[in-house]
Amino acid sequence: MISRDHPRYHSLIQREMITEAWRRGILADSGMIAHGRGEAFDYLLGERTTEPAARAIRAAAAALLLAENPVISVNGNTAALVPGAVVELADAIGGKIEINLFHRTEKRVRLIEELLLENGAREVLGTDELLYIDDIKSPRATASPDGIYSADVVLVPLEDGDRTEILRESGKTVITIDLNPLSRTSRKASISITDNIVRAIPALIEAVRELEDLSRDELELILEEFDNPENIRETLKLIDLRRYNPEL
Ligand code: PTJ
Repeated sequence: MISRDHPRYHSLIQREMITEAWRRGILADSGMIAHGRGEAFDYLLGERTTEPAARAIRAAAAALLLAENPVISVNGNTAALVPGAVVELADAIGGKIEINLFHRTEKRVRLIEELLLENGAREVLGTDELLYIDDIKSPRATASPDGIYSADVVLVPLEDGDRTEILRESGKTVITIDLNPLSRTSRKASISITDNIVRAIPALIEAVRELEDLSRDELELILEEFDNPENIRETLKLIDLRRYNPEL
């Protein structure tokens, strides 16, 4: 039992969720390593949603509300940390949920599907019939016909650079959540949210609720005003400034 007073309470709870998901077979072995990398960046960012991240979240909410067929891609780490929030976000945007695994096994797909259904998902895509996006025959380039394959906006948390590139090249708006502002995914995505997924998805739900009554023109304006490379530069600047003032 971890005491709430422990200075690293949130971080320790996340570690527990990650190790528990690994024990249950939901998380890939390398999911633990990926989480550790994320933790290091979270530490540098001050373990809170920074101002640039909040702006990216607002732009992402606008893109999701404007989408015709928005899809949320779920991997092992996402399922381990925020299964309920993913379902809530899908409901808020009228979007679909699709399982997409880098280390894909049928067993993991079934376990993640069960977890999402337990958390209230009505439908989970990516479990059987899959098509290849473009001609790249990697497991990561697969997508379900009604989901990512035909989506116009895709939210891909903790993604790898290749797939982000494939999705962008096929004309989709790609939103990513990745604590590493220098990753290829962050640099290739249309909107990169440099924040921990445990904070970013609840913040996205809140932003969607805040913006849902705006007109299409107003939402488009939010998107036009957002500049992804500039947002990443601001995040990197913030990490640097925290050397002198960790309170920033
Ligand atoms: O479940 P699978 O089989 O699809 O595999 C998932 C992992 C994450 C293992 C796989 O996609 C992978 O190896 O990813 P990478 O290339 O390690 O990238 C993961 C990125 O997510 C890194 O840049 C981490 O900094 C970042 N990250 C880790 N934990 C979090 C995070 N970003 C946001 N929130 C986190 N909690």
